[in-house]
Formats: sequence, structure tokens, C-alpha cells
Amino acid sequence: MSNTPREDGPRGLSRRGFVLGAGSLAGVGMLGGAFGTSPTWAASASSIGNGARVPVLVIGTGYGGSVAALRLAQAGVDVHMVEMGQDWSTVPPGPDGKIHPKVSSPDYRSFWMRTRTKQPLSNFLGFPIDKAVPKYAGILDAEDFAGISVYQGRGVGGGSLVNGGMAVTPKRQNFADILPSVSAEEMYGTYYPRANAALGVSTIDPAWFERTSYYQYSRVGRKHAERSGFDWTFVPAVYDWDYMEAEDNGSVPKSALGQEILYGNNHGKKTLPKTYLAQATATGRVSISALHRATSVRPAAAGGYDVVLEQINTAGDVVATKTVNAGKIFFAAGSVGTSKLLVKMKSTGALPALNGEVGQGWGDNGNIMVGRANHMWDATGDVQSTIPCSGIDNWDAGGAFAEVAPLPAGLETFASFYLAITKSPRRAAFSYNSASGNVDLSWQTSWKQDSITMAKTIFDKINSKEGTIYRTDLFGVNKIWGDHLTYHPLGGAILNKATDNYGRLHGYDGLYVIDGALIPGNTSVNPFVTITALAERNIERIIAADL
Ligand code: FAE
Repeated sequence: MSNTPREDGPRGLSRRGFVLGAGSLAGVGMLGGAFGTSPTWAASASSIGNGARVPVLVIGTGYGGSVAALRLAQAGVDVHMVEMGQDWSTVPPGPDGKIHPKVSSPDYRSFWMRTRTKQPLSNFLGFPIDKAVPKYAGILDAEDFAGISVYQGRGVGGGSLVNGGMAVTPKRQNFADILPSVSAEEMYGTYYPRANAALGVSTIDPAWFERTSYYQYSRVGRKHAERSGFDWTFVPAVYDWDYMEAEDNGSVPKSALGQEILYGNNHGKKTLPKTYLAQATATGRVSISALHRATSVRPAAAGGYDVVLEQINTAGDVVATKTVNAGKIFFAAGSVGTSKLLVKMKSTGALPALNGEVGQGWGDNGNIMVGRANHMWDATGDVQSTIPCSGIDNWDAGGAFAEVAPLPAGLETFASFYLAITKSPRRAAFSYNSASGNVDLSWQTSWKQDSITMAKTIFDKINSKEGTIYRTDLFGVNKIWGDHLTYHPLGGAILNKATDNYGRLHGYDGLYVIDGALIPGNTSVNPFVTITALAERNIERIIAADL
């Protein structure tokens, strides 16, 4: 049965809705069986129909899209959302009996339409660790451009499905650099608190942090940071910390403490399907078509906009092409998805009046990864929570904020691992390539040197103080820096440039951008709280003024 498209979903799975957890799926057999094969079936039968007319269409179900859907629905507007990835609450468990596999055992569920995994850490002890997998609508997309791979979540819930859950509000003094046209007073007085509350952001219990073996890596990170004179700080997250403590004492299934990260989380993480999207669908005004990819938007003669949607199966085959009409459209396909759509629509003449700022100002949030090799007396633990809870702040002096990140290998690595966010000034542009029909990105790998220089203000000093060296076995043979990727794409339809100061696209009434594409390339910390808070601000104004 594997790799055979089915007309209907697996029994019991054709309804929409958010059935969280595997319990309701227990009776459904794994299609495809053993590791190495993948199930294939068509999307839910209750997805949007060809010729449908909807008042509002939201393209993408990540942070920006989820905020828009909830607030519009609460204002009495019916909303349809389209999402190119799967609704993971309807996906049968894999061979391990779970919806999502461990980070140490990637399989067909892990990557979006790849035949080989592309793990962010490509090597271990110098040996390549990527492997062949069947092509499947997996949860993590490593989207390759010429100079950078951009990692993104795929599925209902967008990046919330795959991310580390670090929920960081930038320091207020840095806000003018992040969003210069937005009032910091409004953001810190109203919208950041609103976003933090709705996302369920909280901080680890410091007493438990001190005693659990799962955060030994973080405590070692603190010791090294503080001995070198850096500010070390707890950072909040969207994990249910009570659940994590219960994982530790063995009373619930392990999730963050069971190596679940990057390829989904089965239990404790407060993803969007548990927060904004749960609230949105509970209004009865929000419906979602998963495995539907928006490919074109153009003004309709009869009013509103015609949107072409490709419905795909889990192998990526197009099983239907639909045209729907929407009164208003919110582009929420993420920085890359929204930018690609808009650049293509402008260049191919579907939306020619978009201005020349579309596609500009894209940045990688200065992401750079690195590992340090510790002495034998600084073991980081053979068990590590996958949710980072602390960071090293050298933003003001050196332009770097570094997460103390896990390396949940299941064995002692004596490595300290970090994802640094740096104040990289580099910005790239998207452009339409008429020969290939693709949208290219002008980013160059060599631009990461700026980020390396800033990250070294932290790690060179720690290495010198501790008498340690960089790991050279994680990103290739003798390669210190993970400079080939970003987890934090930002920009491409910058607020107050491609759009007005609330995300209304110039040139067209009723077209809005409401995701990370609005943010000019850097947030100084992890970005999803800022994306959410900005979406809260913008949708409030749009509802008041435009609807
Ligand atoms: P996003 O969440 O990416 O949602 C866009 C959605 O649109 C996706 O579900 C797409 O599948 C869908 N889509 C795209 N194109 C189309 C199309 N044409 N038609 C239909 N659907 C489409 O956008 N951020 C933090 O703040 N803290 C962290 O700890 C953190 N860790 C991360 C770890 C990883 C591995 C990754 C990949 C990201 C991480 N991020 C983290 C970044 C964060 O998840 C990201 O900034 C947000 O998810 C972006 O939100 P958007 O609403 O812009």
C-alpha cells in the first residue's frame, strides 16, 4: 500500500479538527510498515472546493497566520486557511508508535520532500550522518538556495512544530533597530504581553534546573560564560515545564527529555495547534485545508482575488488544482514562502502594482552554530533536554546572543553546543528566475563571516579562559562553524516599505502580509515572539479600520 495515493484518508482520519496525541489513532495501522518506506494518501476530503468563495483566505498556518485567523474569527469573520504541509494531528503513528520521531532517528516523517536527510549537524566525530529516506511531506524543510539552506516547519502550525520553543522578547533598548517604524511603547505595553500570554510563555523553575541531569549541559554553559565575564540568562519558552518535570520523574511519556526536537514534539511543547489555532478553530469560523499549496494570486474581475491552489498528496504529487476566490488575503507563508509568492506574482504580471521593495531586505537573523570541546571534567550529560532554557548575552559589546543549545546524542559528547544570533548587517534579495521558474535568493555563504566574527567575541574568550578548543567534527571534516544555514528567516516584504505600517501591501486593497516577511532581517533574539506580537498589533488595526 505504500506510495499509492488513496482517494480517501485513512479510516477515521478524514475529518478536520485538532485531535492532539496519538490516542485516537490507535486503531489505524501504520501504512508503509518498516523504516525506509512511507505512507501516501490524499488530503482530507473536507478540504476547500474548487470555485469556493471565502471572505478571508490566510496562506500559511504559522505564527502570523494563526494570529490573523484567531483575531478575525473573534471579530466575526469567517476565515479559511491553506497550508502546504500536513495536519499532523491526523497522521498515523510511525514504526515507533509515535507521530514524531526522535531527533536521533530521522525517517520519512522528518524532511519535506527529500530523498536524503539534511540534518543541521551533518557529521558526528567527523563521520557523515545523513541517510536515504523516502520522499514524503515530512515536517522540516531544509530549503536550499545558492548560498544558504533555510530550515522551516511544514504542517498545520508552521515553525511551532519544529522549533526549540525559545520565546524571547527582545530588550527594549534594541527595539528601534528591529522595527524602527513601530511604537515600542505600544509593543511593550500591549502586544508583547498579549503574544506571550496567548503563546503560553513561561520560564523554567530555577530549583529544578539546578538539580535535573537533563540541564547539566546548560549549567556547564553557565559556568563557562560566567567565568569569562559574560551575562548568562534564563530564557523563557513555550514548553509545559510541569510536564517536563513529570517526564523527569518518569510519570509521563518523555518528549523534550526523549530527544524530540526538529522533527516534531509528541507531548509537552505548546505548539500553535494547542494555542492560537485551537482557539481559532473553537470559534467555529476557521477551517483549514492542509496539503494545499497556494501558487498564484491575482485580482478577479468580479472582485476580490482568485487564488490557485495545488492540492498534493504526501508524496508531493498534485492531485487537484483549484481556483478559489477570496475577498481579502493574508500572506502568512513565512518569510521565504510569502516573499517567493509575492516576487513571482509581481514578476509574472499577476500582481504588477506591488512595489519594488517586494523581495528586499531578507536576513538570516545572524544565525551561526558552533560546538566547543570540553575537558573530561566538564561532561555535558548523556541525557539532555531538547528545549534550550538559557543564553549568553554579549549583544551590546560584541553583537552576539548565544543559546546554550542541546546536543541530545544519547551519549556523553563532552561538547558544549550553541546557536548564536548575531547583529549581521547583511541583507539579501529574492528575484524571479524566468528560465527556471524559481525564485532565487542572493545570499552568499561568505557573508556569514560577519556572524563568525561576532560569535567569536564570546567563544574565543571562553576557549581561552577554559583552555578548550572548538569542535571540528559537527559540520564536516575540520569545519568549525555551522555557516550554511539559518533557522530564522526574516524579511522580504518589510513593514513600512513593501507594505504600509500595518502590513497592507502597496498597490492592492485587501492584500496583507502578516508573518516574518515583515521584519527587516534581524530581531536580536529568537524571532517568533516578535512575529506574533507584531501580528497582534497589525491585525487589531486592520480589523478596526478595514473590515
Ligand atoms: P512559519 O511559522 O514558517 O509558517 C509559515 C507556514 O506557511 C508554514 O507552515 C508553511 O508550510 C506554510 N506555507 C509556506 N508556503 C506556502 C504556500 N505557498 N501555500 C500554503 N502554505 C504555505 O512563518 N524561533 C524562536 O523564536 N525560538 C526558537 O526556539 C526557534 N527555534 C527554531 C528551530 C528550528 C529548527 C526552526 C526551523 C525555526 C526555529 N525558530 C525559532 C524560528 C521560528 O519557528 C520562525 O521564526 C517562525 O515559525 C516564523 O513564523 P511565520 O509566521 O513567519
